[in-house]
Amino acid sequence: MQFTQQRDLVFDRRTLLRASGGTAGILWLGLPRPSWGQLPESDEGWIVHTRSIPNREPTLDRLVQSWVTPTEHFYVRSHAPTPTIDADRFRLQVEGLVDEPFSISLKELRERFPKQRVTATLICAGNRREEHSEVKPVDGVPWGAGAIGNARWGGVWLADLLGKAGVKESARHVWFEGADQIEREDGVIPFGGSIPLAKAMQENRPAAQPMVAYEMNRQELTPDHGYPMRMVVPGFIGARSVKWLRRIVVSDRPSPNHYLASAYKLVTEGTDQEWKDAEPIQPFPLNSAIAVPEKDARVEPGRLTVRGYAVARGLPGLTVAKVELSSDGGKTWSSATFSDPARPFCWRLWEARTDITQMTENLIVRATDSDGHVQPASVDWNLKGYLYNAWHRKPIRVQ
Ligand SMILES: Nc1nc2c(c(=O)[nH]1)N[C@H]1C(S)=C(S)[C@@H](COP(=O)(O)O)O[C@H]1N2
Ligand SMILES: [Mo]
Repeated sequence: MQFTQQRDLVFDRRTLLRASGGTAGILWLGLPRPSWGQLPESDEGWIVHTRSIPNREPTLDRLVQSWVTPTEHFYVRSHAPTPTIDADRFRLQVEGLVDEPFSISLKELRERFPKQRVTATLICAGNRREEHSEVKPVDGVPWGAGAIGNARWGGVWLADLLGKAGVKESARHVWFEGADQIEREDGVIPFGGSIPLAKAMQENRPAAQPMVAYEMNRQELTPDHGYPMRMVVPGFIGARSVKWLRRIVVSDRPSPNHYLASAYKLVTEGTDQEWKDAEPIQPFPLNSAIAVPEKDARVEPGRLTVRGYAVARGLPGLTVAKVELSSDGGKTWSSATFSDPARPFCWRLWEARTDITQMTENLIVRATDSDGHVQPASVDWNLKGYLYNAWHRKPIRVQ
């Protein structure tokens, strides 16, 4: 099977400007030189982090317009250019500790297995990394709070696929591998990872199970979101929802793929031993963010309506129970209301009203889940800036 890399001649402007010391004059000869922070018209509503390797997040006001995030507003996080895949020739392999390994095309997947639907929130482990960097600089794409989205997924339960293959007694983990080609110092590798078999089988079988999805918001997946098929693992960090899924391996151990074995872990020193010993991150943490008003917005004293999102820890049975907002530095809090019911592994959009005075410097939000677990005021720093979930503080300018 041949995968051609999508070539993209548009340079990533941030990298370009950084590499050329901020001028990039020669490359923009004859064109009006773009200024910092200003994106081309087609990027309106987006923060584009990198382009040929697509990494972008919607601006927060767009993000909270609806409970289901339209695909056109959904963040994209990739580690390599989007592979171009010929779906007529593409086959997903199911192998490893199974009685009968098999491979299956998109067409067969649609025809031979019952179609399931699940609404689930995807969150990048690096969401809010930008704020984490304010504590102490960290590596990686400087995501704001927009590396999150809630979509309706359509496809096949992973458990049904594994059921067809017949999982052997000794199996404990399920590995996933994508069809992308990521250039690393040690060579070219596909993105991959694994989840515990118990999560794959969701022993108590709640409605939100891990899925091999071929639809996003009732349409075929788009190339950037994993066409022709991808994993969707409700409750786990986005990295486990492997796109361009081409191999599922049942094993007695976790995946040796870099993105499970040595990335997506909470470390502080970054020694080889520390990376090796740390546990892979799986469920996402309790989190919330203020989307509207935007950072440094000019606000008049008086009543102000504030909007945002909140998400519970990615554990079965938990939902967001409460969201509170403070406009006096955390001395007093008012409760937000929700526009949607609480659903497993889905975010909730909220709205709160608060009094703004000349003294107000920022707005602060914190969420509480149905277990009574409260979002922390601050969090420990980690080398890669993963899982930042401190109270979201948003500076505003009262005038
Ligand atoms: N094959 C492959 N799958 C992948 C990735 C990737 O780079 N390659 N990125 C992962 C990460 S880190 C996240 S957060 C989600 C993002 O999914 P999205 O781009 O559809 O929003 O995809 C995951 N699946
Ligand atoms: Mo991610």
